[in-house]
Amino acid sequence: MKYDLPFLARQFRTRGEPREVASIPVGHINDTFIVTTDASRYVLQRINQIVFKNPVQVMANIVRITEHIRSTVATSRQLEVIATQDDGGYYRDAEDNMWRMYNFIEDAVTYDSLGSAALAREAARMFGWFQRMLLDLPGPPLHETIPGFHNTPRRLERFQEVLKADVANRAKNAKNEIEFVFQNAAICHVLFDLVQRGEVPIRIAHNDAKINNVMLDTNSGQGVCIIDLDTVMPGLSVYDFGDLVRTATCSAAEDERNLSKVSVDISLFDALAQGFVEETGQFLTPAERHHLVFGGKLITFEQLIRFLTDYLAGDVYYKVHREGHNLDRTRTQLKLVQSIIEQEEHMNGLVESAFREVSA
Ligand code: GN1
Ligand code: MG
Repeated sequence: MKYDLPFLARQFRTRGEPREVASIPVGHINDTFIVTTDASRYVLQRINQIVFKNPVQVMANIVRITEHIRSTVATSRQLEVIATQDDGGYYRDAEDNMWRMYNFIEDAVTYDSLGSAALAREAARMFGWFQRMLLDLPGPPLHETIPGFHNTPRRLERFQEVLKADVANRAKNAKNEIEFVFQNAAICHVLFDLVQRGEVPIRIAHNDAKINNVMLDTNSGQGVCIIDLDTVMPGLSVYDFGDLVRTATCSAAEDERNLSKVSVDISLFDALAQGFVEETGQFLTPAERHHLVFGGKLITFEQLIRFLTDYLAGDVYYKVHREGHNLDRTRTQLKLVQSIIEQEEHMNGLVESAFREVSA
């Protein structure tokens, strides 16, 4: 084993002695392990410091967020940062790796895709709830853990630089995808310009509101908590809704090769809109409301650009598990953007009905 996991587990104040540490293959960024003690279970993670250049700020944000939520909702089924033996929020090992520990949320599951409208609605409600919980987070603004994370004009520029360099000589394999980015480049500037003009408010957003970042109760399907808090920072409400549209309106996987399976299911979208608006309808401004569907198109397009950029750069950011993995991911995102464009009007109508329902 690369890391002395039993030693690392002992650096945190667990209930009971750590007995077992097992790796689990989740997420594209951090390394995740489950720690079992005599009394309980925990999640141990190594923070990816290529992606998160300032992990101390990441943990400072997460401690504030989790403490605030836990002080508002009286339940043990919210994430809690487990303190280190000397009362810190993280442990830095001899090789400068950064480790953190959370409680393990029992009897709850995450899904990589959702087939049921009821679950989609509940998952979207939870991300709306999360935003509502953080409206009154006391103190200074959260740290920007990845600067310019959803700065899509910048993402587009970076794509162009990487394409020009073409270090892995892969541009020839992605001609259609590259052309699609250029044809649709205008998408990148819309929200960015609105924010610059102060027409869309910056709030606290999750910024990685993938469907598998919400935990639902295994038995009842009811929302339990939101996880993967590394990118919770100033952002737009519509980014989170957008990531839900990207990840929860299609039951195919993000890297599905059979593209005929990839499209936006309008009934899942309807459920998402209802769930999200149920929690956010009271505070979203008209400009935000009018850009919810656009957020879906933007975040999916941004993700297409990010996967394609990483493919062209030679797979340096996302973990890949097969050849062409980032290109496969690019293609599903492209298909989803097309599907959103085709159904945009209908989707906007469904958002409007969801708002009418909450104000009725
Ligand atoms: C990464 O680690 P994971 O899978 O939650 C990425 C997201 C992307 C997502 C694509 C910090 O999230 O921004 O949307 O992959 N996280 C970071 O599936 O870059
Ligand atoms: Mg993540």
